[in-house]
Amino acid sequence: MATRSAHINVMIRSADKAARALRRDYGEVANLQVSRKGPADFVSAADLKAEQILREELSRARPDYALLMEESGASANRATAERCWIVDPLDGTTNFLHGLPHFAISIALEERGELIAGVVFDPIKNEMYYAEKGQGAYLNNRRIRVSSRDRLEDALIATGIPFMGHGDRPAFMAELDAVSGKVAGVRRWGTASLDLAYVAAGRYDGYWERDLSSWDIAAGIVLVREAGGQVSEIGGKNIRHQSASILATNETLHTPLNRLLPKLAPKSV
Ligand code: LIP
Repeated sequence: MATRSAHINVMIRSADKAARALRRDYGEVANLQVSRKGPADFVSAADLKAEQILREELSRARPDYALLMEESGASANRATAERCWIVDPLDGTTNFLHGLPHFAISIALEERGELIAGVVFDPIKNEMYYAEKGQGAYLNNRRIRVSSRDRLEDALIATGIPFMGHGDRPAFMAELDAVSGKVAGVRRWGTASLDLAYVAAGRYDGYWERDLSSWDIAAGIVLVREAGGQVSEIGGKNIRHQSASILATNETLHTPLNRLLPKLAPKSV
């Protein structure tokens, strides 16, 4: 079993506490008071409650760290603090609201612009993924590694599909067309942080998606790197959690997958 650092312990404790609230709310999802955030993009009372718990827990443990959270945005000290928690209290909100048991809490720690730790917790399957720079990646205290499949035809690849008001559908269809005929399967489960955790655990061999936010991918980037995988933007540029696209794979499939994905002209704004 891994020796967990103080940072990882804080992150796991906070995720555990927020998960208790999410599990309770998931059990009565039909009664949740929800408000619309945008087309097909709901924010639930459970989401806000989980974010509040995470804010309290993380701030109590490390009062001088900044916070960047999906629902409330950046704290006032974001520009000046050396470290920042990057948090999605409920990744996979649409799954949650539809009663699909596939969602997660995602917490990353950024230090002077570098991602140094990540925790992704699936409270329904009770799967706690965590990783810290230089210390490897773990699932429920057992070391995880990316898969060793090195042929596209054997590979199971995850992605995200643009939905109403989000993303570029024609571009996505071109990508899906390029990839799906060359691999063993493509999956879309709707929780980016878990897609990345599954690459880290060797369940998926690769994952690509566009138009995500920092809180969706920050923790998962650390997991994949520490599990021995490769992460970049689509096209190969170095990834940052602010990047608009992500391609994460095991050690060998990064270049072949990157070559398959069509080179898209940058979108005009
Ligand atoms: C969602 C992701 C999902 C992605 C959506 C969205 P949310 O996060 O995890 O996989 O395709 O664009 O960002 O909104 O549930 O936290």
